[in-house]
Amino acid sequence: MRHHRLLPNGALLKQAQIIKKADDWYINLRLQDNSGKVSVGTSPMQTTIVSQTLSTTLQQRRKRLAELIETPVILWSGEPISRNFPDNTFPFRASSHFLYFAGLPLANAAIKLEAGKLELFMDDAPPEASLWQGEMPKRAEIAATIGADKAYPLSELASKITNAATIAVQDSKTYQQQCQLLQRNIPFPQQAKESEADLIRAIISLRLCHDKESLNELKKAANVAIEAHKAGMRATLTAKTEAEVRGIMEGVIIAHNMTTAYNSIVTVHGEVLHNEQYHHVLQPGDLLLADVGAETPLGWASDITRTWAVSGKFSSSQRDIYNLVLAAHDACIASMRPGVEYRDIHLLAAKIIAEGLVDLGILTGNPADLVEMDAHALFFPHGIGHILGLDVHDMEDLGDLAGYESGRTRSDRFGLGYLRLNRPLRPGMLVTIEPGFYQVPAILNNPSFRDKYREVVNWEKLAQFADVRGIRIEDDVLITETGTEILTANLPTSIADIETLVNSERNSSLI
Ligand SMILES: [Mn+2]
Repeated sequence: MRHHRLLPNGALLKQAQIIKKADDWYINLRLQDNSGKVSVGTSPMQTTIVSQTLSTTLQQRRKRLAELIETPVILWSGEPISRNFPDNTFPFRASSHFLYFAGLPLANAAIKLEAGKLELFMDDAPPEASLWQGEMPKRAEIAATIGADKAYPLSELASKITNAATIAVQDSKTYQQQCQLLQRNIPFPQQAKESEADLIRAIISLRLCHDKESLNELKKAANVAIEAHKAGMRATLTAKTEAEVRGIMEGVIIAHNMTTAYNSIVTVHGEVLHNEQYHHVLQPGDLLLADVGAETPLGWASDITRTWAVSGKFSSSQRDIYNLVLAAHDACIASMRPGVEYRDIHLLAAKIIAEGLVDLGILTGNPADLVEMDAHALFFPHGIGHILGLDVHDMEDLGDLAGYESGRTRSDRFGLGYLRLNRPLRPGMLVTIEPGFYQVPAILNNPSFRDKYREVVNWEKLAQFADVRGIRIEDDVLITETGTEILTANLPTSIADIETLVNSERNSSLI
């Protein structure tokens, strides 16, 4: 039976029910041992999923929303999507706009926000569901946890929905419900008008700068991702494939009751920017690039990339390029503080990479001119990073509305077109800084690029760096009142520290 789990001691977990007594959460367990004897017990939940301040924080968030918009707002959570039969669903992820105000990853739920008040709409699970899922928390219990002012069954939503603004959810079934209940087509965010455009602007302004509660969650996500990367480094000397390292890294995330915040990249072909294949055998001369982040049970994300040598020791060509990418990474973070334009941080990375490539003899010319002609983008074709929050690439369901300051649009320049964030930095913003160097065949073999940059690339020199296919170093950087706090600072970036981590298992087995 897939609905009963076997515990490590051989006992069968018959039922697990999450309950709340005063401010503490417990799990009620019904266990059956090998002889068939059933025992019942209560244990504190090992991971505190819901903080004691959640309902206060949610109240503050909706009060701030009410200061920005008067129209009532309805936000839907979305619903699980089935695979081959109704109960076999893809992992459910609630809409992030819903999560921001409702706090909990509820499925098939909606909230109405008006004048600082929250009304919850969801149905209690039918009695027969307890056979498969155990007792589920009731609507009233959930309403109390999130500090809802009122709670109704979903059927009440239709009568309370007039003139409400909303944001389209990602799953098409719920989107159809939204349109049906509101009796109009919900526009795509970029085409939203009037109250819906106001709602989008209001939500962006709130979600762009994190409060204490979200920072707590984001730090938990960062810390677990740090542990995952350390475990991946330690496992590499004995792992045979990318998949083995990925398994170790994601295992750490799963063991912390978290999920991955996006599809992990764990590859010896870092030049494939969003590589999602894991079958390659690790070869001693390879660099392994791992872009792996965690998501907390309440939906907050982290996003880290490190690159290390499979053998535990970087070659001299790998060191040269790695240290160049690291210099760009460090200089960018050192320049960040409120008021600084993120685009300028991107251009700073471009300039440092261009300068470094001139020093290494790969590019020729004046670095500023090389950046002006986008020659750096031959090797650093993406943007320096993005905003991070409830999603990696936070709020990109709104297109560029969150990433780009009002009135700004994407550049059509090769070296700027993939910039996902173009705003002045503000306290409370969390952004990634992720410079890289890649030898992407689709770029370097492109006849028009080869022609355009014929004079500035020394192809023979570049051939000496053939063992550097892709390097990226990515950290999560919070903008504070005076500068920055790197949430992922406990994961080293220097070659010496990374080599020590990769070799740590070998060294410990020698003792
Ligand atoms: Mn990223």
